[in-house]
Amino acid sequence: MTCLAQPTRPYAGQQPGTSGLRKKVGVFQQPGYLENFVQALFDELHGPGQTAQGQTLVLGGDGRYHNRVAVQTILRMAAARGYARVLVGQGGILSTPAASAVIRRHGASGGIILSASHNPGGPDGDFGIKYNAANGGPAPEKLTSAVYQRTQTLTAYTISDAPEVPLDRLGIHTLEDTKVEVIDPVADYAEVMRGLFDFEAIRGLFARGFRLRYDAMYAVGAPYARALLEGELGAPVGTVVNGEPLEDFGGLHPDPNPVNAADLVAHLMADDAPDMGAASDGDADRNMVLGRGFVVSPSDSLAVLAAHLHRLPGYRQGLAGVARSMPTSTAVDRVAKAMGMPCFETPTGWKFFGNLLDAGRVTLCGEESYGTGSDHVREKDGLWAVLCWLNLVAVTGQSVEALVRELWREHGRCVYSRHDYEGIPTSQADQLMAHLRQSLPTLAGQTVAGQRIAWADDFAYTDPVDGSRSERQGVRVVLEDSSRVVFRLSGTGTEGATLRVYLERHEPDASRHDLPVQQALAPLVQLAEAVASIRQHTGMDQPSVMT
Ligand code: VG1
Ligand code: CO
Repeated sequence: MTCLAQPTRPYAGQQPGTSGLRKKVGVFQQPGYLENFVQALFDELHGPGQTAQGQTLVLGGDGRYHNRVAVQTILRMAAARGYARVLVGQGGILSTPAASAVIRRHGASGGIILSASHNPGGPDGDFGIKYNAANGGPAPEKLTSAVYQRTQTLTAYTISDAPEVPLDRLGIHTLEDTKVEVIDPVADYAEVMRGLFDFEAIRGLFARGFRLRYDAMYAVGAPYARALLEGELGAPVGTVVNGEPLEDFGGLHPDPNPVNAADLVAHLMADDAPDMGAASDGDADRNMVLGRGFVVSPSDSLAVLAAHLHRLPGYRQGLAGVARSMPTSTAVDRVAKAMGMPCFETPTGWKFFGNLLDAGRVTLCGEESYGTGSDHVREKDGLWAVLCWLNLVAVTGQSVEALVRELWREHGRCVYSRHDYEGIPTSQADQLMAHLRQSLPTLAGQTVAGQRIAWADDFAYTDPVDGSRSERQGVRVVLEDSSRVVFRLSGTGTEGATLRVYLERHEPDASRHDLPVQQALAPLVQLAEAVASIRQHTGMDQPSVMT
């Protein structure tokens, strides 16, 4: 075995987005593309030419197409870099929350997660890579920008010519001076879950005939859900459906929302519906939760957890505080206020929660995009959220729907929807945002589409822990009754641009809580069109997805 310096040339566009670097598989298959990014990362972490002596790296991915090839490449580069140890999930598999758990439990200096998360997979689909730091959380923007800068000047990367590591069996191998340990991808994660929840109570729920349908969407959540729900908690075999992780997710879009998980929704709306439905995404960090005949919005899910989490063993001491991404509805703010807890508003993306969690200022975080998590790891965590709900149903004796209706009764309902306009030519999307930003100073005080705008701005965030500043995080247009429309462009897509329009209206009147969401939000949709000229800029009459 020897380590070789391979000459390379920079690739354009290796700029990580909301959550890592995501590109089409074909882009990642170009010679040196992945290697360049990893070299740049290692150079930033350890210093150019410096080794990672004594350090442990965690490595795994969501098992999508190209995962195994990428794992072998990174193993040889980590060996060349002099890592003492690499912990790699069996088969190259680690869900995103499991990778976070492994980093934390084994004192690793960081981990590389191979995933494009909710993006489609397969040879024509997407691939992705991201780095998580020693706290188990996504690297902050400071590091990802530095890595990007370095990718632009690289001339060589270093790699060992060691043979492939057999990934399918647990065991220890030696590559150069690096110990590569193939670990059980579920064990550490399962241990963390056992410490947080009342497994006895959840077992009792299933023993009494409670029915759950968990749609793993042919993704990496499957082995975790099967081991815990069917294996340990006694849910009947068959509770986890679409439970074989596939390299192309069965050709489906592993993004759990009512559009992509329509089959699950149909099951929960049927006459013989199970008591609860759930789904997780490609890398198992997102969750969708449904009750019998009832869809739970992610923002409401976060608020319900904020109200009740202290009933669960891992959270008995209460919550230090909560945080939500800016576009997420203000339902959780209302709960936090009533309970006297601090509530933070951060930009979109889990990396912004890390400092608050590390500093012990928040215990629970969430995003409107089906992401919820706590301080048990530094990622959002799909199965964790499902276990929270199961445990809550078990200890309160209330149904999923009853828990959400209680939230609405006490705090009013934050009627909420996100409208996505996908596949817009980038220049047109940029123009829409530029026009909107230009109009900001004049929006306040105007009456648009019959509604009076109280204020409007472009969200900027100063991290209360390290003072770092993130600007241009989304345009907010807020009405006098606190209804709002938020506009931002997606940072996870790989084709053209996606405009996300987030709509929220608070409805205190319980007699109006069952109005269809899109109907209740229709005036805000008109406002959005009036201030942003969405039709004109995108050429689209309708959003491509509404969640
Ligand atoms: C989307 C979501 C965001 C989430 C991110 C990563 O980002 O809106 O809330 O954190 O995906 O989730 P964007 O920039 O496309 O809006 V995952 O499960 O794809 O890692
Ligand atoms: Co994900």
